[in-house]
Amino acid sequence: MSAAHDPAQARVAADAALLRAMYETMLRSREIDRVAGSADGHWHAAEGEEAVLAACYCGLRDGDWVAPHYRGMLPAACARGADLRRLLAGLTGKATSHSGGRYRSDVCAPVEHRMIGLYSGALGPTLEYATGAALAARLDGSGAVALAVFGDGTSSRGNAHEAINLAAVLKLPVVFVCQNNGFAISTPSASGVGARSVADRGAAYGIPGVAADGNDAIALRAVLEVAIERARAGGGPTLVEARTYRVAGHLVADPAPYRSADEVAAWRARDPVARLRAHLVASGLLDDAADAALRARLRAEADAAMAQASADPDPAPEALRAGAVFAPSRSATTRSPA
Ligand SMILES: Cc1ncc(C[n+]2csc(CCOP(=O)(O)OP(=O)(O)O)c2C)c(N)n1
Repeated sequence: MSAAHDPAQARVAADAALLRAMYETMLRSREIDRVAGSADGHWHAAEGEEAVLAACYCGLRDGDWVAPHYRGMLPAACARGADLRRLLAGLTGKATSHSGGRYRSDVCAPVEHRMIGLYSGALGPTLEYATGAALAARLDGSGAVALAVFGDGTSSRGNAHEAINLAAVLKLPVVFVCQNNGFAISTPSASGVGARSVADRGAAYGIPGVAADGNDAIALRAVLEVAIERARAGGGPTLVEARTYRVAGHLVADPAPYRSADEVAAWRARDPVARLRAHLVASGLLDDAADAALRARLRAEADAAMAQASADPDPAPEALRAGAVFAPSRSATTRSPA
């Protein structure tokens, strides 16, 4: 539906502050991919998927919870107010990172920014964490919503189904967003998702399942706003499938020989950053000089954050002692001395 016919889309298209925040998040994600990708061959770039990050992580309330997909975790954290230098220090394994250098920052989200990570590295639990956060919000009466973002491969995990089903049964305030980039490593989405589409599964859970253009930040944000409002008002969860494309390899070290150059080129031509930029320019919210200044600022910010994160101190050996890794158990804290 065009913006002219869809009130939610028209609202998003006219929200200058939201549009600017989304554009900045998209450009910052590209800078993060540049600096992190050149430092770490294991980096999972979000190139081409930036509209999903912008639409999911901008415009939320401070009290809301997000359980992001690992691909896009750092831009998500920045959108929630985290400091890029500390996040990159998690990639370089430094003491200044949120985990004190103990774990990778693209799976270990800073909980102080109301983010929940993929801490064990196992795909799937984040949906359960989001359902749990939504249940807590219901019990606390906080009015918060939770947003779970996950890949198409992850959407077929058993715990993903369980989390969505429980949220549907309890009508919890959670939005499930599948960041469908067409692949799970080298397996095409069509070979891994048994249903006609991820969105089609919504009917089986008894909740709305909505497919959206994942390269159109405005259209996708409009779909999410409807889903978020529905969740906040007590209407229960929505399953949104954001259809996009993984322009990069699965990780930097993956040359992705399992797909054609023509396919990648066709999706590059649908660049989500260029698309939002065109809207901003047409709306009088951006011109070439302001765009160049913004890009230069974000490039300098990423370079400085990476340089600082590389120069930061390594963790001391004590950082790996049990007491520094695990919270004390309840019985250990309450047991009286023998
Ligand atoms: C439970 C579990 N199984 C397998 C893996 C290994 N693995 C890491 S990334 C990945 C692909 C995930 O695909 P998708 O969810 O579509 O996300 P994408 O990488 O495409 O963004 C797999 C299978 C894992 N981390 N956890």
